[in-house]
Amino acid sequence: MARSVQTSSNFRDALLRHLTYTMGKDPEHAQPFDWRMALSHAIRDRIVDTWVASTRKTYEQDGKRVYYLSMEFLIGRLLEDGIFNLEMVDEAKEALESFGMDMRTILDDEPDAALGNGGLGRLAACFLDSLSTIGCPAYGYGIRYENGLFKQSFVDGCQVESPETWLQEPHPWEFERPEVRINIGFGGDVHFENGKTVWRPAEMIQAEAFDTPIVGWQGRWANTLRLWAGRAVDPFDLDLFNSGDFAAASEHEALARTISRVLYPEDSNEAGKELRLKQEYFFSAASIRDILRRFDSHHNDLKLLPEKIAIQLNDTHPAIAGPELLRILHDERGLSFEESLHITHHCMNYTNHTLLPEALERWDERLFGRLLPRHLDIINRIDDAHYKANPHRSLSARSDGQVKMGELSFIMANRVNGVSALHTDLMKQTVFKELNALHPDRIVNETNGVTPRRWLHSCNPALSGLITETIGEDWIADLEQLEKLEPSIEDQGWLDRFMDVKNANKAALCDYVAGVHGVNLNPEAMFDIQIKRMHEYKRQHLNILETIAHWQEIRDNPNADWVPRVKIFAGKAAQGYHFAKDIIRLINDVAKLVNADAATRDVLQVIFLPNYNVTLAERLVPAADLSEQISTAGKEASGTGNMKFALNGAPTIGTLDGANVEIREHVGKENFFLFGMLADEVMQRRMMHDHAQQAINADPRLGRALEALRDGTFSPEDPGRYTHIADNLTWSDYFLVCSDFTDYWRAQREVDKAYQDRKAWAKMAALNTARSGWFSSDRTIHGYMCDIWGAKSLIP
Ligand code: F58
Repeated sequence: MARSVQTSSNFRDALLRHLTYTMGKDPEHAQPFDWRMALSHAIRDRIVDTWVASTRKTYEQDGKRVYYLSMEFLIGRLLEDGIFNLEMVDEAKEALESFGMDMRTILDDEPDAALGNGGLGRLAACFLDSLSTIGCPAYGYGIRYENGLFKQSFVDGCQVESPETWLQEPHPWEFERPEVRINIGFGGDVHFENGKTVWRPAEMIQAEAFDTPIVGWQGRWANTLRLWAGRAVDPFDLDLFNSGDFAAASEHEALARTISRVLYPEDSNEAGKELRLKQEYFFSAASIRDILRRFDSHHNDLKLLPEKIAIQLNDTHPAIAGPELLRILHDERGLSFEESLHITHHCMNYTNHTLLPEALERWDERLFGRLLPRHLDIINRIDDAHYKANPHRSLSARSDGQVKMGELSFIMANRVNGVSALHTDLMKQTVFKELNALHPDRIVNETNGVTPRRWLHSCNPALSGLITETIGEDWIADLEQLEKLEPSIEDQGWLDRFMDVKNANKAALCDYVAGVHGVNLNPEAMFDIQIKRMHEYKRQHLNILETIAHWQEIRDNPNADWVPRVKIFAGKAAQGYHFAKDIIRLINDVAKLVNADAATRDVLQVIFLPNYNVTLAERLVPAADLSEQISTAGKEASGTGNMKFALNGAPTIGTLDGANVEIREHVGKENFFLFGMLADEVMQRRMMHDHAQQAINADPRLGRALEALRDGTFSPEDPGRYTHIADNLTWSDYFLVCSDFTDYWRAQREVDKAYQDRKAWAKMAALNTARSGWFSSDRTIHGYMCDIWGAKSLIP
């Protein structure tokens, strides 16, 4: 596809034109916000050229379209991403500088689009980037949350949540589509009329589309992210208004809008549960209508659907899309139930992201039946049909008064995939054991990946520059070319440059932390980083316990040759997850004491950076020396942070869990610090009733660290504050922190030793980069296209 040729001067003109006519500002008086909007519009114009051409081509070629349905798209900032993908860094910079503006200041003015919790949402965003880079015609469908994931701050070390308001300022990347409004029904009842089943919903909410173009590398292709916003069917009641009840007059609109109001990470109360189920149906149903409308505009035989579309369910959150498609085909389009089921089955695929039983969605069938009465009937019929075809099965998508979305998704889907080799195996052995036995070809593995455009090229420009200088720039869209770096790793001069880049990134992080948080980190120390959602299975508490034990050891012997470390944490805890919030507070309390300790502060610092998001990750990943991936084996489905760190030259300390297994295979076992029990050992160990006490008795360091939690060392003003954490670890310890502690300690000391030999460390770090090419989301998407969707690239 032809790219528009830009010279600096006509890009400068475009920028000025937008500043003047879009923003209505004179350069003299424009604020960074105005410049950011002007620059975003100027970049967006270039993206739109590609977008229109891509859409046209998709219609012309009538290729298979992929629909990625996801409750979350954690896309972060878009301006820098657009500039890098269009290779307009220099033009944009020059144009801004010609007006006396600094590009960094302008880029940093953009808020993060925090439309996700963690890895699942970020994966969806990496996939959009890869789909556009590859030129696979695709649409992301999700919800346009007015408030994304909450903002996190700390008061006395405790997490405090406040609303995230990314849409308070105009969002320059989206196009509102008031002409695309779809009515979505809830509740009501089901009738049988003239031989047909008719659902009469009691409530209607309109879904309005907002489109964001997603451009791929070098602007060769752009797909659409379509997010739905809730609107009232009758937004305003004039009679009520005229009668003086102004609040009631707008009540419909306010209620309808709550459906796309917040992304919430938990659903611990009834009202929250109902709203979440409504959100799931709202966006799934709007997306299915939209998909069918697009199909109908060029085809008239519904049998062709599986040939023309593939729908991917990102976890079970959009699982109701299956029964919805079936309902429309059968109730509204008049196909037989069997044929509707057959078509639906061949369009749907499901990705599982967790084996944790509490995370597999189940709905109380009374709630489900009240909101979606017709869908409950249809789920029963799907279950019956499955039972008829597989009479020996002992399971059902509906049992014990619950609708089980995992089972439903499995039964509906043509392909079910796990997100790492280990996770896929465990899926077959555990949650989907019986279903896998009935359908042995259904489960496939697609190990996750990350986009190299954002997670190396743009977040780490100095390393990207060194790589391009060494092997050319083709690696950006073909990451496995990084292996061509290996010969250079033998060259000490090159390795020194590699480490210069790392050190410069660390210095930049130090400046940022000093500027924003007023803490001076030691740039000479090893930067040891754990950043991810807070969860017991991810074991941030294992990390902080080891830190405490290490601090105690340094105090015992302050003059020994300690390897200086900075322990960096970041991550949000779900609002109602009190134990995870207590771990945050503990880390903050440990930081307070340790950072003030004159005996240790030259060799140990601890910091918990607030409000973890994509932008913060983009600062931290390039500056890491060591990547902490220490989940209890068998619990982390894949991890994707692990890939970002390895790619940016940070070796992993980790368990054999999720994609760590494959990372270790790729980078080489000598370049990975392994510790901990294996997944099957974990299952065995848990059978021992006193596993934690045994571990504590065997390791005095662990006992002493736990004692420090109990005796109020870190909370002298409130000595009992952390007793429950120590008790939990001693008497229950479901995630086996104690049982893995001693081996984790050993691995950490191996890390210290390795870091002391800076030349050997540099080599290990560089080999991590050179051998991480396989973890590109381009590779993952090629896998989905080939094994699951049967979709093709339309870029010649
Ligand atoms: C993550 N899941 C997995 N869930 O934990 C991680 O191993 C994997 O790499 C990633 O998916 C991508 O496959 C995840 O992020 C959530 O955020 C849940 C969403 C629904 C509410 C509870 C958290």
